[in-house]
Amino acid sequence: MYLMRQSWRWYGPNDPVTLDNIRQAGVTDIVSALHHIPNGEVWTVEEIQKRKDQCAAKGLVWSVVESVPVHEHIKTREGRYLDYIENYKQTIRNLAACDIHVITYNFMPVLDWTRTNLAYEMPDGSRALRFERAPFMAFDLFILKRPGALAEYPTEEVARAKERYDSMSEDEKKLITSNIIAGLPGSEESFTLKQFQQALDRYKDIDAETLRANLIFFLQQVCPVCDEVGSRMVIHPDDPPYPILGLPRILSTAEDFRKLIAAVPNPSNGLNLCTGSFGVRADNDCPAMMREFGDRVDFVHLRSTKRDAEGNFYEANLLEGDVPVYEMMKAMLEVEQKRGFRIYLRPDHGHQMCDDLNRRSNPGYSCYGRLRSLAELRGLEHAIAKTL
Ligand code: DNO
Repeated sequence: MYLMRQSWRWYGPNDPVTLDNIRQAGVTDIVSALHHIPNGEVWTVEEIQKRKDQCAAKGLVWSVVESVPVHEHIKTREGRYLDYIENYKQTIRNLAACDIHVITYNFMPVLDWTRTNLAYEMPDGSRALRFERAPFMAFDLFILKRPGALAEYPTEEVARAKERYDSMSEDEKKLITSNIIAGLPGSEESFTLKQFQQALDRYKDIDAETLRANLIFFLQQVCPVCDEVGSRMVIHPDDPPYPILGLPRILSTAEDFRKLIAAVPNPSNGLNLCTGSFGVRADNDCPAMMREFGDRVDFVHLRSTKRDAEGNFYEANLLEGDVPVYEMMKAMLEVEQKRGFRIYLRPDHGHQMCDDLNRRSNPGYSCYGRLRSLAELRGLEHAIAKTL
């Protein structure tokens, strides 16, 4: 029987959730990245091996990278993009030399994932991550004052955002600004407001089709290297899965991934099926995507978001959100048996709960919250596996 490979994201030696903690979570595999290496530079075998050895010393295997960041020049296809692609290829080779073959990346312009509230209080007292449109728009329209933003939003929403902005204290304005531009963990980039606007401006002539062409170009360069060394690039979907800040988005739906594999059919062109990101859209059917793209899904982030009619969402308890987690796990298990492959799966974005509330941790990456999700995933898998 092929069961999930239980994994856990570790941000490296500075992560407040330690390898000793992770070991007690009972996972076998580590998902990590060399966050100290600037975007675009080669990850050397020596640096990769060092991280591998740290994990191995605790009986854990670093087997999935999340992420090798794609430099902005590659996304906009300007400046030193060809050099950065060559560096990326070398990093793929070096990772393979250290026996790491699953590489997560995303192609979201400027920002990686985005939330407005990192400590949204749930009725049970735990804290969740949340994305709310009104404060996000308040940031865009009245703090950043992005040129052209006003025309992009419906009038009644603008009024709601203005009301929200007027009710914010100075501290709240600072907090929402830093939540959006100071870089959530793993994003590797952080900006001042001025730098942020400049970064957005670089996309003024790049629409979705141009961005897609740039992604296809990038994959056409790196996938042959992956095929050669037996690795797979797994793209993480847009989070949230729709355009924000006037930026194009190209990996928000099943159709987006279909277009990508039609253009770059190499087996190494894979998907990181993040149910929390895709699940924000009611038109994304995650279990159906698992079945359709299963051959290319080596890595799954299983979490569940809860959306409302206005487009706000928060990270729900795993079994209580909009994502059909049972069907998803079932689809995953079926794909695994068919492929004869154990998919890497990690719990994602846990709540801050119990002792997490007294400790610092990376937003979404608390210890107890993720343990709770992992325990639920394990139970679910165990039960479903008995019926197969
Ligand atoms: C957020 C993460 C993302 C993800 C990247 C992959 O918690 O899921 O930051 O790592 O988008 O490149």
